[in-house]
Amino acid sequence: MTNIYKDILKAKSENTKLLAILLDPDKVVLENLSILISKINLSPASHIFIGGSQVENNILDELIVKIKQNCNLPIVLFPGNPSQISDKADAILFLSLISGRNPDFLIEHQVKAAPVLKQTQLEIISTGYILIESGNETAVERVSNTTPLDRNNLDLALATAQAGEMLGNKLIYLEAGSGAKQAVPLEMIALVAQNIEIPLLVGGGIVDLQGIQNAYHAGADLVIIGTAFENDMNFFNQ
Ligand code: 1GP
Repeated sequence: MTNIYKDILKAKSENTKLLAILLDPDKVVLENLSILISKINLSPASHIFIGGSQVENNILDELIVKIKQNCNLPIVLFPGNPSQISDKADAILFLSLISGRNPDFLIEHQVKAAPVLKQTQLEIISTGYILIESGNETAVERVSNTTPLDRNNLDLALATAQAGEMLGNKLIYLEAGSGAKQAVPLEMIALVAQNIEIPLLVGGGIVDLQGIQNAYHAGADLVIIGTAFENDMNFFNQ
């Protein structure tokens, strides 16, 4: 039994910042996996997240098993829908897209996933997932068919995060969307971080090390990097 959430809470209490590298199974080339894993092992990553808005191939189990052979980082599923569940991972972000008003992503997918998850040993980490407008339509916006929150409406972002916390979520994830033109505004990260107790995850559109530092400085406990590492495996050597 893993205790990934406990470790995230411990890191937060010690002000140790965490970093997840997000791998999209559709974009990982299995033949290149050993190089990818060696780069991850050399990076400051504390977690590997696996998932995507629309994963079409079915290499999930194989991918996770191969990563685990050569990498000790915890593997956390970050699923776009209930088909992206693998009992080979350590944990799953059990997401509810609370910025949107699409019942499928608020509760329907979760109802479908629950009996499947009950058959696994995965650690379930309920996560209030909040999509923030980022200058272009991202895959999560398109696939979820929801409207992101206005990036200038800090009060609404805060109220949404607080509602997510009051509903019992263990994490809040402020998401600009993969490949976003603009990352989540730093003022929004700061306001949310200062006014919730649970750990805050931030991702989407962060393209350099300074962007990671800025998010940490604003109050993010864990930053997710997907596209930038996907495009350049030497990203962390900057
Ligand atoms: C997407 O937050 C993650 O869900 C990462 O986004 O691909 O833009 O780094 P990027």
